[in-house]
Amino acid sequence: MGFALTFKGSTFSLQITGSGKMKKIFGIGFSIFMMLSVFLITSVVAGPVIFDNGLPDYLNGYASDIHTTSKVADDFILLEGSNTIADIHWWGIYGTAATNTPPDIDDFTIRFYITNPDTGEPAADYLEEILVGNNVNREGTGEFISKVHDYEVFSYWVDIDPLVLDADTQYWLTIINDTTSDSDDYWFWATSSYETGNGLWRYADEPWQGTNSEFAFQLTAVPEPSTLLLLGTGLIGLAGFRRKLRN
Ligand SMILES: [Ca+2]
Ligand SMILES: [Ca+2]
Ligand SMILES: [Ca+2]
Repeated sequence: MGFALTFKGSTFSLQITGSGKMKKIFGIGFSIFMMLSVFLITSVVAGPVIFDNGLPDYLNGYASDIHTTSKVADDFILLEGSNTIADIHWWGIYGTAATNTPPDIDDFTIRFYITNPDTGEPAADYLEEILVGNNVNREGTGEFISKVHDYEVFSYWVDIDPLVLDADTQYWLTIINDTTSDSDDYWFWATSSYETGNGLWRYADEPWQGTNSEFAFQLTAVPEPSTLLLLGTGLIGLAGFRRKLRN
């Protein structure tokens, strides 16, 4: 088995010499490489994570639902140059002690708050509100929190109009679902894999309470077009190469 790089017209081509079996093995390897390349592009399209508050720990969640009149807030700080949010990812479960029958429809509201310097808690009024409703990507993770029932943990993500925030500044994120129409379940924001944290929970307009937990969410940036173009060009080249391999 060998490789020969030739230059013909305006294009380079790579020719493989050797037995059919070797070519087949190389072809399979190449297909895997192509699949990985496509995956890489998908990752770039989603945008790089600019704040990572951890993945779910599959242990707990706090109700953040109009139906329970309660909400969860967690904080984040963005770095200079990575302070534009284009995409929000989070995790949660549905249930009560009696049931676990997730509704088909979600009605999420996402809000951003600055910090009240006097209390260190979210300011009274939000800075930005995003009425996501049911326009959210939702996917079962196949992983469960086992307390009373096996509550499946769902993953959610939504693209937003790019939101530019000040770098090196603390903000608070609230994610609230409204499952009022589903009488037997509430929505809970899943706790993250960080052991302790400063996530807050409040009932109605009562004072915020510390939870000693962090909540599972990630903020991602706008994809970088130059990186995309580079990868895209590479793929076109590879596609051409693959055609040559078949001939
Ligand atoms: Ca936090
Ligand atoms: Ca239900
Ligand atoms: Ca409900």
